[in-house]
Amino acid sequence: MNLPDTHPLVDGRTTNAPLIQAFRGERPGITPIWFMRQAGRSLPEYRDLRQGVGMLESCLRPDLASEITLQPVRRHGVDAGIFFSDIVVPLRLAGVDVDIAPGVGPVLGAAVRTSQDVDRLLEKELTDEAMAPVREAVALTVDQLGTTPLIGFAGAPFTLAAYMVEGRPSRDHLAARTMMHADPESWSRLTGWAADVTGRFLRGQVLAGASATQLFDSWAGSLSLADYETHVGPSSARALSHVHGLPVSVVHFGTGTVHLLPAMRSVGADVIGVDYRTPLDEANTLLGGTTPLQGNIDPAYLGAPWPVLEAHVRDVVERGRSAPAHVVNLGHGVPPETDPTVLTRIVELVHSIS
Ligand code: 1CP
Repeated sequence: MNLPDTHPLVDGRTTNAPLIQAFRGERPGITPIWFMRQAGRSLPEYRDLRQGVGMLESCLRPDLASEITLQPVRRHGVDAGIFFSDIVVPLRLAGVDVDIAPGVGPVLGAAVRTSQDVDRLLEKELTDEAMAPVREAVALTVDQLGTTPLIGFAGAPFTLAAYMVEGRPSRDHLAARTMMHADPESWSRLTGWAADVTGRFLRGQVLAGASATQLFDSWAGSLSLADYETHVGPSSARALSHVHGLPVSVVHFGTGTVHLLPAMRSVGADVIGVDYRTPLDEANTLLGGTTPLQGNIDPAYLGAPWPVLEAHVRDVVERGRSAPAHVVNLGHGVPPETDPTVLTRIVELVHSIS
């Protein structure tokens, strides 16, 4: 199946947007920029809208999800919207008992620990019908974004499994990594299931109008290269197979992944998102100089005096020139306490020095 005729990449609205050009490996007239977690907690207009509305409820109400996605685009003039949702939304839509607890993150009604737990999970699936609110929110958003592309996203199977096996956020994902070795058969069924659910979530966003995609394997950095290649990479490739053949770029991002960058590319990514720990010129060398990069302003600088932050942003842009193409972003998400006017100023700076 190809994209519908009304898709922004088919009718041409976003085809030559700076972000889309850079993801294709070209050097557009301006260096594009967006921020991971730009939609959400740092914006007062977001906090107003979310008053009394639960996190997952706000993701599943198309009017709210769309408005929250558009807020940072209007305010900062970033080169992309990122769909307001969460990596656990497809789990909820598939019928998993999961919620997002304020100040905590994803929490499951029951952790997935045994082979029988995995059997029960495999009875659930993400249907087209359940995806309706996501499609509706994406379509509403894309209509208003015009020539600005929307990035669709999903969590990679390992990061999802890290929440499902632990039952909640954890530091080193020990329970998940233990299942990987203690019961590789259950691990493989679990991550295979997660791959299809998250892959369908991503595909649904693309068909509804997203012009690019990002796979978040935020916690992959806790894995050795050998474990990544044997127990994790194949399910990430399976997730991405759901968008293969569609003309959208795939960005693959994780934190603490300097040892994994080529492996993360080889699962089917076009662009590598680099966290703040690895300078972009080093990442480019590790990747053989052939892959567009996204990143990697250290979020810790957002609270520093402007001259310090400005020098850091200029350094990031300069190092990014080594790569075939570069999309500026943070090296991880916007911290909630960030002054939003600082983000707007960074966008103006990056556009002015491109
Ligand atoms: O602006 C955007 O980026 C869009 C919105 C977005 C995205 C891309 C949200 C909204 N979540 C995500 C992805 C996501 N969710 C990731 C990958 C990105 C990353 O590494 O930051 C991860 C790991 C999650 C899981 C999650 N959801 C956490 C982390 C918990 C942990 O393990 O430390 C948390 C706190 C959430 C809740 C959440 N998701 C999004 C928001 C705005 C919030 C906060 C909810 C609230 O304020 O009520």
